[in-house]
Amino acid sequence: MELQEKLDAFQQYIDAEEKIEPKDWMPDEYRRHCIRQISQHAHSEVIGMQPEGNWITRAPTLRAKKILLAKIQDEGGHGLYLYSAAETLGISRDEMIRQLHEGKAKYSSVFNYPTLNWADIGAIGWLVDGAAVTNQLSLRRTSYGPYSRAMLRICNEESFHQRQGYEIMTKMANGTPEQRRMAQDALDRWWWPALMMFGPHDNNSPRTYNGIVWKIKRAGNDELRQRFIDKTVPQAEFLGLKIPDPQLQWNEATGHYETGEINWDEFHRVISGDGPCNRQRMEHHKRVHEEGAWVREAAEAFARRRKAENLTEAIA
Ligand code: FAQ
Repeated sequence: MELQEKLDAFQQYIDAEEKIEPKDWMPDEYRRHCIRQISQHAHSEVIGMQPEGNWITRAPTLRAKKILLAKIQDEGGHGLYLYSAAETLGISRDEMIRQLHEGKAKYSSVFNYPTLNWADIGAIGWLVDGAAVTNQLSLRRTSYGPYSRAMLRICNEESFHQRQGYEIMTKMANGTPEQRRMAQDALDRWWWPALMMFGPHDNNSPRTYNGIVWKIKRAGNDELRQRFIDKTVPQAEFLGLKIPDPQLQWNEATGHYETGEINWDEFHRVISGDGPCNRQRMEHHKRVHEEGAWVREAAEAFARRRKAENLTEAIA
């Protein structure tokens, strides 16, 4: 088949809502697009363990500590499903980590902000997991099969995370005046970074066109952001907390909330490595990765030995 025929057949297959599987033919650009998005998604899950990990030793009760530990472990698991999904496209995990360490691969901007008080753990679950799940629900229908299947499980866990965050916020918002102040302060600091998670406006998003044509993305950045805003504002009202946006208003005609503009200078600063915690997050990841080298070597040695034993058994 000529290349153009192959490309047309590929597009028809996608338009028919079929899933692309690892051994199927795919355009190089589709492969690169998936590797970029899935690996960056994986890095986000893993780097995202750091801001919450900061509070494990200071959780206010044993129950809260157990829930937080389980939640952070889930995020690590999500990273692993996603690295595995990306590996099916022909990139190794070592290469993905190298790209992260060299600053060639990104991770979500939101994890470059600090967690200053316990209410931040509530705000991360409520807002960050809430934003993540809004995006990921649409990604369950992404065209790349392994990514789509990873999303099914991840979404179930993320919705639980969102609810545990909202539970913390409910307690804090209904607690002492000091707890209430902490809840409002956490909302003030996490609201805008959560909105930035959805990426630039569609008319400023170079990846969206291909992403949508190939059905890797199932909705634009603005549509998903709006969905998140529309469901989150009433949740803040229920808590009696104020969204830190003086321009926020309900538009009866469109049936949506209107908001003020995101600080895009801040967004670009953070994604280019100059946010409040970028250096700290990367240094921590590099150090722990180096410290864990012996675990990877032992696992590889074990796998080699098992393979040799299985071979000997098969010959015998
Ligand atoms: N942060 O043209 P677009 C989670 C980059 S998971 C950093 O719009 P695209 C779970 C973008 O990569 C959260 N970079 O790109 C959790 C591109 O750069 P590149 C992560 C950003 O791909 C919760 C450039 O800007 N979720 O939170 C950001 O069409 C709690 C141009 O942008 C996912 O990754 C940003 N916010 O749309 C864990 C979902 N926004 O690659 C622990 C999958 C944009 O050209 C605790 N990813 N950029 O160098 C996606 O849906 C998409 O990739 C978007 C960006 C929507 C992130």
